[in-house]
Parts: sequence; structure tokens; C-alpha cells
Amino acid sequence: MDERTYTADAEPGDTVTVAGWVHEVRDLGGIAFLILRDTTGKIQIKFEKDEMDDALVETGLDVRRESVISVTGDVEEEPRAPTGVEVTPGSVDVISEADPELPLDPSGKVDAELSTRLDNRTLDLRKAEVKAIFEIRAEVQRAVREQFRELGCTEINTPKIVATGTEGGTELFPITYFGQEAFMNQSPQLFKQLMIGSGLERVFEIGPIFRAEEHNTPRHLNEATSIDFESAFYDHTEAMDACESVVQAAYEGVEANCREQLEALDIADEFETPDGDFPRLTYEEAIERINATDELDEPLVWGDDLPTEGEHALGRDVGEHYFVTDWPSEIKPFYIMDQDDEVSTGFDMMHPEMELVSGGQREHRFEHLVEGFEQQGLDPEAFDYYTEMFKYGMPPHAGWGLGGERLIMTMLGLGNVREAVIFPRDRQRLSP
Ligand code: AMO
Repeated sequence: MDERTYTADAEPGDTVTVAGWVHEVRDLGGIAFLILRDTTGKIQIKFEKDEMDDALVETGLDVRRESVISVTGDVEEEPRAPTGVEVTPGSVDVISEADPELPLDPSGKVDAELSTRLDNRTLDLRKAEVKAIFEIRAEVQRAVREQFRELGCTEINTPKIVATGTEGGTELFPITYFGQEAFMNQSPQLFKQLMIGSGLERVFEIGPIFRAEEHNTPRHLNEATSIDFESAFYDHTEAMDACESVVQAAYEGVEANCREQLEALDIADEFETPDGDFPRLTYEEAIERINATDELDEPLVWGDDLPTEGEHALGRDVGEHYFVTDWPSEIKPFYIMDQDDEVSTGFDMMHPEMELVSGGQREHRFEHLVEGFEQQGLDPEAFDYYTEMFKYGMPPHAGWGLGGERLIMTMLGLGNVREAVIFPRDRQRLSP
């Protein structure tokens, strides 16, 4: 079956079988061209009507757009062809005929709404600029994994069906688990921390997280991909260093290995790898700078979370990736270690347009941890499986979680986070 040649590998002088989709047919009278597309690109098939068998010409020219065909023929140089070569066919096989009514135009000549595109993702991903997003996403995951290995991490996979939430009770998806209440996991937070007391010490995971977020915004998903890191004997500043190196590695990988994809997205010229030394602003400096922009109706005070408009105002002011550190303890989760009565070790890493990462040093002292649960209104007993392990030798540790889709969205300047997910889950979308 796969004795075909990819269109990108067809060289003048070769006799090849190329196979893929009918991108378009251009009939100029005595001569006609069929453009065949496969995963590597496109190639021109030439039909000279007077010199070819009528049945062959008919098969080639009557085939509907987006049908799958295979063509065997000789490759010749042709400077006027889009790729500099063309195929003179000896045979054409129609393998899978497409319906004439396409729900979406994969040539991109006719624009489609995002919802139509998501309903017909298979066809949508036939477009070079859409396919490019997912090739870049794959490269980001490869580069990030490699950087984690450089940092001495072991990749782990933790359960997605769990008994308790960690990131606030309202955002959980309940499920039934053999008659018992269970939830889809919001974060691998507790599991990755449990590995700190194991022999692994430094771990990462790239996996799904589930958030029953009410907001239907361009940057929220109900199923997202979290890139999680956790290390023993790290404080929050060392965790931030690791975060910078991972984000930088993702950009470097794309810059080095995705030239063609960046071109398909028309952003090759402006694409830049950040220098990996992101400014670190304290929360206090951040709210002062936001207040100084005068863009909020009410100035922010200590203890407020940063509203979206505040993040945008600060992002414009800073103009690059940056951290916000030293958050008030009261607005960070129970597992974050405090520096004193008011200030935590929690941090966020921001792109000028949105938050990408949350992290911090963790509370590893058993008594403090149990107190933190109570303060947050959580029943420590429900978390016994977690807290118990803090009694048997748990080193100080720190880590973070990075939103995979938001990383891609901000890297490529996409208008909606759903563009970075093949089959997104949001309030309206449960299939495909
Ligand atoms: P947090 O809840 O801030 O932290 O999530 C970390 C990052 O994950 C991404 N993210 C989302 N992306 C799209 N849609 C969503 N609904 C969504 N929710 C989160 C964001 C966010 O910055 N356990 C901590 C991390 C840690 O401390 O290690 C946590 O989950 O980019």
C-alpha cells in the first residue's frame, strides 16, 4: 500500500506513484492540471489531452475535489509548476471519491466560522495553516520533553479519575465510579507532589486537566493540557528558572524545526524566541503598575486577584513574558508555602496577553499543610492519602503548571485557544 512517494520527494527522472487528495483541477482546454496534495505538500499532474488515452484524461479530470487518488507517472522538471516538477501520468486510480457538497472548503478560498471548522476538523486540517498549528504543537511537546530530561526529570502519568479536587470545589466535573462519587482531575498537583517524597525527586507530566469553568472565553477550555513540573529541594526561584528554560526550549524547537509551518501561518518573519530571562515583578509592584496605567475603574488593593483588563494593561506595559511573585497568601491555594503571615511563595508567569503558568514552593511541613486545608474550608481527612505521606520524609519542593494550549495560542498569535486543540471541549462542544 505505502509504496508511494511523498510529493515532496518526487525528483525529475523518477517514475513514481503519488497518492493523496485532489486539491484542484485546472482545465485550460488542450492541457489540464490536477494538483494533488499529500501531507508533505502538493504536486502538479499534467494532462495533455491529445497525447493521452481518453479514459485516463477522463478519470483524471472528472474526479471531484478532495477525492483520494493515486497517480503513477514520470516526474519531469517544470519551472512553471508550483514545486518545480510535474508528473505525466501513466495511470490514475480513484481510491475514495468525495461528495460534491463539502461542508468546508479545504483550499481555504471560502472562509468558514470556527464552529463549522471544529465540526469538520478532518477537512479543516487539510489546510496547510491549520495543519501547521498541530505540527508546531507536536514540536513544542517534543522540545519541552527534551528540556525536562535535560533538567533531570522523569516523565510520569497520573490518574485522571480522582476522589477529590484541588483547585477550588466549584470547577469539578463529577462522574459516577461504580456507584461512588468521583471527579475528573483538575490538576496532577497532589500526585506530582507525592512523587517528591518518592525516589524520583524531579518529575514532569504532560496530560489533560478538566475544569468545569462556567466562562466561555477565548482562553478557557473545559479540557486543557497541563505541562506540570515538580522538583525536590527547589525553592520558588529555582522553579521559575526551570519554567523559563522550558518555555524558551519550546520556542527554540519551533524556530529550529518548524520554518515551513511558520511560513504557512505567515508569521515566519516576526517569530522570535524569548531571551529566557523574564522580568520578575512582585505582586505589589504589579498592582502599582496596573493602577498607574489608570485603565481600571477601581484601583487594585492588596488581596485582589488581577482582573483580565489589569493583566492586559500590565502586559502592554511590560511588553514581554514576565513573572508576578510574592502573591498574598490568602489568594493562593493551600499547598503553596508562605514566606510570612501575608506573603506566599506563589508565582504566575504571564505572556503580555494572559497567564500561562502558576506555581510556587510547596508546604511540606505536615502540621502547616493540615492547617492550610482547614483554612481553605477543605476536610483534611478527605486528603489523607496525600497528607499522610508528608509524615514519612518529604523534602522541601517547588513546581508549576503551564497551560499547553495557551502556550501555543500566545506563541502563534491565535485569536482563540480552541484553534490550538484538535477537538476542543467547551460548554457547547462535546463532540466531535
Ligand atoms: P492553575 O489552575 O493556575 O494552576 O493552572 C495552570 C495553568 O493551566 C492553564 N489553565 C487553563 N488553560 C485553558 N483553559 C482552562 N480552563 C485552564 N485552566 C488552567 C493556564 C494556567 O496558568 N496546580 C496548579 C499548578 C501548580 O501550582 O503547579 C494549577 O493547576 O495556563
